[in-house]
Amino acid sequence: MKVLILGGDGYLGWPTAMYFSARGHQVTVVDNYLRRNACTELDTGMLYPVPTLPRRAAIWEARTGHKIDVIIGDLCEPEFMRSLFEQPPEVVIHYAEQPSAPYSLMDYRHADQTITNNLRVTNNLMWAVRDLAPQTHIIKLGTMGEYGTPNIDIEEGWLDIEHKGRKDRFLFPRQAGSIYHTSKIMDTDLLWFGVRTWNLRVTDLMQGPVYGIETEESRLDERLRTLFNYDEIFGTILNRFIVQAVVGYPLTVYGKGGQTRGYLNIRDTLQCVYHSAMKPARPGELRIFNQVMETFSVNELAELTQSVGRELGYEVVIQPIDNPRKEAEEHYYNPQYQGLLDMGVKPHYLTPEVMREMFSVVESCRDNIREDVIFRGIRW
Ligand code: USQ
Repeated sequence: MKVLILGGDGYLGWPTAMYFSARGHQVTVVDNYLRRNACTELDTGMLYPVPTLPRRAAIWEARTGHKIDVIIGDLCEPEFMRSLFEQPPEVVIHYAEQPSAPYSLMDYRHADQTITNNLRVTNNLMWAVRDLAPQTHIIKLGTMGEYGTPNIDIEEGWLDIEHKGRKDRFLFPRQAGSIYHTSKIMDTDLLWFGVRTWNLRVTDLMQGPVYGIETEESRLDERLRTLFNYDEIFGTILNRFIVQAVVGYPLTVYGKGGQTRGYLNIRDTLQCVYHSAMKPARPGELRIFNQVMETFSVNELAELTQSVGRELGYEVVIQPIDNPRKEAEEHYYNPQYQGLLDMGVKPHYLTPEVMREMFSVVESCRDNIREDVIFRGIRW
């Protein structure tokens, strides 16, 4: 298949590119280095240096003989987006978004950047596919955070409602907890409009926070590892906790720690996207999957990190701090997530062994870890 990956330099984009390439698909990645540049601008630090995209593609080709094409450019430009569809791909995977909730709430400029980037890219993509490649299947990475933490079970995308004796099916209610998550709701609305109006074929993967470093492909060469953040802005919780445990920084549990989310291993992100690509949505279908493999509260993740860390000889202290975010700290949470399992995804659960592997990579880069970027206190 011809596969176009938008946002191919990111935490998930690059591993996805290698995953499809390793399986014989013709992959093109596109990126404008928004994430890398933001990391430089905000001085977030990274666990290890990551070569540029062309360099990584060259290393990949030297190691495997598979070619990944790289295009650097800004997808907010409609003409640039359209140029990618002159020879339409079978599938386009859309990761090209500013992905951080704290970044989106730093101040009005970062909120503006988040909204502008995320919505323009999604809108440009929708129009390019509508005009030039109506058969192309769009896989968009959504987020479980679009649903928030409602006091009812979270269905996979849709909710049947009976009102005054009549019934209809609607998108499950959305109520996000950040500007970033709100931009994802707006993406969904844009593409849902495109599906209803022009019969586009779209899969929306409502993903929870991802953890992990290595994938099968990155093991070939350290320089192929995905970019890994542990700072407060771009690091996700479990990745952060493991880094904190290794340097003896007390685990930053925000508030009461009862915040519960659905999590998944980065290897499962790749499987989920792959299975979705192999079995595309139909024309006129917005297919939604909840992309999580198991749920944990913040306290449970902290305790797991502490127990595996102690076993490995680290002194791991858990120290709840005032929650810098506005979110429920004790709440009901019961998302449904059967769809991707039914498609054949085989979960990698968060076992002590998986955590030990992460500890070992982090330990090998210990000298690069900067404690000053772990918590600076971005509040909303
Ligand atoms: N948290 C802590 N301590 C920390 C960091 C986070 O207690 O040091 C808490 C947060 O308050 C939150 C939970 O852990 O309740 C998850 O936070 P996170 O930073 O790991 O994830 P989040 O901000 O929700 O965003 C991440 C990704 C985003 C993706 C989202 C999926 O950055 O791109 O969309 O996970 S979801 O959370 O399901 O919306």
